[in-house]
Amino acid sequence: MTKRALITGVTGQDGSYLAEHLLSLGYQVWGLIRGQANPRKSRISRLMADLSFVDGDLMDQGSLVSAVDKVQPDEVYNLAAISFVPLSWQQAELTAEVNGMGVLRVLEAIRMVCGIDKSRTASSGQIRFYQASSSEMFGKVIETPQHETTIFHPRSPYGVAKSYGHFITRNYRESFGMYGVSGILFNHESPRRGAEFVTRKISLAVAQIKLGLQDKLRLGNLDAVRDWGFAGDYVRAMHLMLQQDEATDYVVGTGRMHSVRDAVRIAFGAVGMRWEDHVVIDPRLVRPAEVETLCADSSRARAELGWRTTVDFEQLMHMMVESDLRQAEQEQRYADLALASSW
Ligand code: NDP
Ligand code: GDR
Repeated sequence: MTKRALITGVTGQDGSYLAEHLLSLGYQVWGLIRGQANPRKSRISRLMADLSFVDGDLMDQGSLVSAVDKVQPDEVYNLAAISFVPLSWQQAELTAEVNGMGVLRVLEAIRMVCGIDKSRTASSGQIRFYQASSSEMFGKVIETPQHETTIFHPRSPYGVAKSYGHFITRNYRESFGMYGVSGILFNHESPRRGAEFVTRKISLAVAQIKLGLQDKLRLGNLDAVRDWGFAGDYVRAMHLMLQQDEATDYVVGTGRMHSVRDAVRIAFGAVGMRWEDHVVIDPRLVRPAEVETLCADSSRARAELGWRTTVDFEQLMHMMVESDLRQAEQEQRYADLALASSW
């Protein structure tokens, strides 16, 4: 029988790759969409004909109950969030509401639609739930690499809110026997990454600088170290987590560390330029509390899910630069044509 999946955050980077992946597996895929006219539907424009949509917002419990009731999904992937870490200091309360309480609201919607009674323990519903947890929860790391039982010390309101989402998912699993898993995913990027995140900020700037449309790229902490992978690989792990007999949490990352400096070196190098000639350090971009270094120990995901990466960091940065360069060249051609036609 055709499986039905409901994805919150379908208009985001991961939502678009996950929707594609599930469609390729034969799923009927529903995306939760908020607001009236969502501009970011552009990311999934080529999938519009194959996707179904349902209205809802993580801030609104009733809308989530209606959405889950209407879709009657086999699997719910909760990817919706305020995902840009610096914004979480500016809008800490909203971040707590969406990234923390929002998870509780989705779990409650599932519990209600499945008819799981709170006075009973060890009951189980039919709907499987995936929570997008984050390596930001580790924050100030006490051991490297980080695995499923490494202690959390979040360093941003984003990381604190995600920690609540993580533990409430585990609590509903332990309290009500719900099938809920958290994927503790490390940074993953792609040509569809939001322009505010550092890898995409770099690839977009490299393309503009290569074409002579920009000269400088302003960045914050070049020494920050992350474990960066390709988003297309990570959505396969999300799906695999919901296909296991037992629900449990998984760390997902490459196990390789690179600094922001490595990212600029590779990205500028991809178009034959030196990063030192263009990068300017802007202290205003340094965070109030930084996560200095992250590195995943994904042994459990590799052993139990058979999960593997297909793209390494250098290939990833090249892929993003090439995509942004192609796009910028095309825009420049259109601009030239428009100019020529106005003569
Ligand atoms: P994006 O920022 O690209 O997408 C976020 C999505 O959340 C958008 O679809 C947005 O919808 C939606 N959203 C925001 N607020 C609400 C709300 N109140 N109600 C409903 N939807 C809402 O994030 P990514 O795709 O990169 O990340 C997906 C998830 O994974 C996030 O939860 C993120 O925190 C987490 N994560 C991401 C990692 C990464 O490296 N990418 C690593 C670890 C975790 P709209 O278009 O309407 O704004
Ligand atoms: P992160 O990703 O905060 O790890 O969260 P981001 O790309 O924003 O930052 C990575 C590191 O780069 C440093 N940095 C800069 N970052 C940005 N955005 N802009 C800059 O100019 C800049 N200069 C240096 C940052 O200080 C940081 O150390 C991402 C998000 O996708 C989260 O939602 C997710 O949970 C985590 O990854 C895992």
